[in-house]
Amino acid sequence: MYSQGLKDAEGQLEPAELMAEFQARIDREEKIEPRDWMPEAYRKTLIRQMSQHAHSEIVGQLPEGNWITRAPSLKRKMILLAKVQDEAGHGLYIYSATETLGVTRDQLTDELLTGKAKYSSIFNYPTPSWADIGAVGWLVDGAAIMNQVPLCRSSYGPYARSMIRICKEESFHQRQGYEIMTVLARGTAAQKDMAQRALNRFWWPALMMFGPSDKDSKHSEQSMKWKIKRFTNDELRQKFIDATVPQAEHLGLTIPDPELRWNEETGQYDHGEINWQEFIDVIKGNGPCNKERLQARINAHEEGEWVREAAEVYQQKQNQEEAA
Ligand code: BYC
Repeated sequence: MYSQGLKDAEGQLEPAELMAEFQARIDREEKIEPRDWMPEAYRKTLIRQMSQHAHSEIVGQLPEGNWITRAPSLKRKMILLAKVQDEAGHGLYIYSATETLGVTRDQLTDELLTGKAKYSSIFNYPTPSWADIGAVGWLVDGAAIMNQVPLCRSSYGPYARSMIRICKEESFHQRQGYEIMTVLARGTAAQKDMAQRALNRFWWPALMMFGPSDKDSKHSEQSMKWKIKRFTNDELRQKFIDATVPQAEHLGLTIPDPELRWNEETGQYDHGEINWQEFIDVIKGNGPCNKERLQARINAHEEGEWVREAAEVYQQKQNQEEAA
């Protein structure tokens, strides 16, 4: 009877019939909804992945926020402001979707601010020039789309639905980044050089966004079975490389990988080895901007205390009025 080997919150094995029916629903491509029975490990995996995703959207505002006051024109500033606001919205949708799994927003925020929860490694890199804003839009949002379009078909309904709008917005973000790169790459020699240097900075970190290689990815196998993930980390990374190399060629920029070459047999690009030690260092908190990013979120949380208090008082007043 209890043969599936997955444990619930109390450490009890989950009943085999329920597990089998759950897997059958997944295999029939039914969406799992918040009130449906689900294995505790499925719930935990979703909370982990979705909260990491939401935190990434929120922390992801920081590298680009750095350029809002220094955008080179009013038009660029308006576009960048809109993009950064979109990222805040994405964070909020995904936090709300995560709350349907029985955790509170306060718990999730606490995990981010105490360093217990991860967020995407990519946001621990600096954006020293305007071209980095182009590179972030083109590569970081480009990688995000590659990862997130399959998540629109994720088995958990609220996550899948939140991804639909997010992907539409990410698509605009990717285009605005590519357009910045296009203008710079077709500009003066100094502008083209600035674009190339930003590409050099962001290429390898963008590849790391897809997570460890499949052989080291501890969650992929189960997440694929549960159709939370539809492709493995390496599959998505390869799709991203294959889509992005021609875009770099179109810009006349060089991908900083001397081993990158088209492989006729596989119909894909072969690429050089990723520096996994760098990836591990960054996710352990030792990337170039980890401390600064976390401190910025802690400050924002503390400075926002009065807003949360005011919202609560307002809610209480409304409740009193309604009751009266
Ligand atoms: N950075 O077993 P694995 C955006 C962790 S925001 C940090 O393969 P999984 C945007 C992983 O959590 C983009 N940590 O895990 C916003 C796990 O550690 P734990 C964010 C990483 O979950 C603003 C361990 O490594 N997108 O688009 O099966 C501006 C082993 O990994 C990373 C998402 O979050 C990383 N790069 O696969 C612009 C998408 N990679 O939790 C853009 C949703 C891995 O056991 N998430 N780790 O301690 C996913 O698709 C999956 O969670 C991942 C990893 C592919 C990222």
